[in-house]
Amino acid sequence: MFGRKIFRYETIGSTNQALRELAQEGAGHGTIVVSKIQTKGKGRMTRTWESPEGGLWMSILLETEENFDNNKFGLIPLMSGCAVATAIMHEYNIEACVKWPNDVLINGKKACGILGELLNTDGKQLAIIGIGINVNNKVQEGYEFSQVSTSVLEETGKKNKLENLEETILQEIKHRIDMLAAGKYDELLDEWRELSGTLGQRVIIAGPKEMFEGLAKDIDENGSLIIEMNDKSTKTVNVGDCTHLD
Ligand code: BT5
Repeated sequence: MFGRKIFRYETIGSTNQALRELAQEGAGHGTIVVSKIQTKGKGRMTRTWESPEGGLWMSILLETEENFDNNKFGLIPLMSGCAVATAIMHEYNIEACVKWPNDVLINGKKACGILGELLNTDGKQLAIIGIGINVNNKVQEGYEFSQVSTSVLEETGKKNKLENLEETILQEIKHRIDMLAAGKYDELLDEWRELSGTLGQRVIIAGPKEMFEGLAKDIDENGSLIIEMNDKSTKTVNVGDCTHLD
């Protein structure tokens, strides 16, 4: 059952890695790992995620239906971003938006990163949703990414209980996992469009093969970003980094 089994740690390498191991040992849908500190927090593409005490570092196991369309995997980080942005706005009464593909921004700066990973065990298709949120930790000084990142503390000046945010996120995620399972893709995509800080912006895309600039026009049915180039042609990007220029 979703959220019934929560493994809590003081310190761990990576909650995604720990949940992967639990899944390989048979942990089921909705199993959760939370740690106060991560020593080997993972970003995408072998990057590091700084995870000192004060942030919310958690991973959620999701078992997709047998007939799940794998093209829809791209919706998982997107809908998780919507869950986090909604939870942040609800808990702290501040504005938050989603940035393609996997960030949540407060005042234009990255407060949360999401790492979605797929896993196959015993013929079951599983996804791990890793969520890292800077809450009571400070990130605006001392890191190479300080200029473009922030935390709830740095935006509100207040320390907050992690438990309340955790609970709200779990409710928001559960709601969207149910929508995904029910095939309500259009609703999930529309919510992302509404909460998006990316659409309508001029952006630089750094993909695995090329880098280019354009206007972020929309997302397609699988959550890929559609970029309008200067000559009005479009490119669709499913993996890569996106920098807002406006
Ligand atoms: C992400 O990757 O944004 C995904 C981060 C996912 C972290 C969670 S924490 C719980 C779970 N367990 C894990 O091991 N991971 C997940 P990406 O888009 O590749 O961004 C990574 C980049 O963000 C790094 O290269 C840094 O530049 C920057 N960064 C690292 N730590 C940060 C932090 N705490 N806050 C803001 N930016 C950070």
